[in-house]
Amino acid sequence: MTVHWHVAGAGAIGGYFAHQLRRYGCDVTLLTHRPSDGTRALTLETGENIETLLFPECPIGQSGRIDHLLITTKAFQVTEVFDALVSALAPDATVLIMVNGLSWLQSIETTRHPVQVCAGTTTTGCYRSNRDHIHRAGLGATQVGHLSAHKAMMEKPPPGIAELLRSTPDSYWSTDIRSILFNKLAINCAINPLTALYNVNNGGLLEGSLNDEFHSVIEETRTIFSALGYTGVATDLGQKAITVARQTAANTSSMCADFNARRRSELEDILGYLLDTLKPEAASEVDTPHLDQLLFALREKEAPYAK
Ligand code: KPL
Repeated sequence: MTVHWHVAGAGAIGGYFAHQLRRYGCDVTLLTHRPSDGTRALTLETGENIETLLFPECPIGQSGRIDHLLITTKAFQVTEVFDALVSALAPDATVLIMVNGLSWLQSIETTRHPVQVCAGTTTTGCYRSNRDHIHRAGLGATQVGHLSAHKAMMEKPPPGIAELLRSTPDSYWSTDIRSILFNKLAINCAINPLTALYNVNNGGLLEGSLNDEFHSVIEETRTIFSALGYTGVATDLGQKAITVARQTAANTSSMCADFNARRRSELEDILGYLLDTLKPEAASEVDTPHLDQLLFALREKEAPYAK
């Protein structure tokens, strides 16, 4: 039987996966909060190819039964989307959440639901030149794993995920997705807020006096992860954050782009989550003056358009 994925949040990344899945042979329906005439044409442009596909689109809440749900919204929309769709999910449905930031983790884990929840992250870089035109700027790796703590579930992909992994180049199943998500969170904490405050591309963090701030932010982020027991994340962060800043030097980080567009950013899902949710869980007291100041300054800057 054809695997049918529903995609909530068909922005750059959601649209990219929708394309991959359709080209692989899956059915794909886009879910939307906007008025829709029932279809949406999405163009995907890569270095080698440009293709437009027509997708069925339906309002969230009128989808009928969902067997496989990909959530690629902003992090602060995940819980709301999940709650709006949970009654439409088949009892053995698979949900895959691929967003920046982890503010949604606890609420999804504590909501009672029978479905299999996976999470993933990708380093493939996508952006949109208009609402329906996606550009794949760089091809990276995609990792997906089960959020369950049960070993048997962590070991093999639930229904639909194997097709998604096969549909997308450089995609892997991970038996320890949490470490990968925390690694990604740490990198986002080190790069995104500073770029948003100073309105610089990622490479700007490697230059002049900003580089000193970048190192202080990395150091404090490392200390929190170390106190939380994520030793691997803490040990690798310095090298990884610098490598990502170098490899994506010309990119505007997602948070910097949100600040520039004066729309709500994922500040609270990334740095707010680190300082307000994770840091208090640390086994020992951690002093983070640079991060505290950064969060304070960005909250002030975002206040006029955060809601
Ligand atoms: O994930 C990113 C983002 O912009 O959100 C990084 C890794 C910082 C790349 O720009």
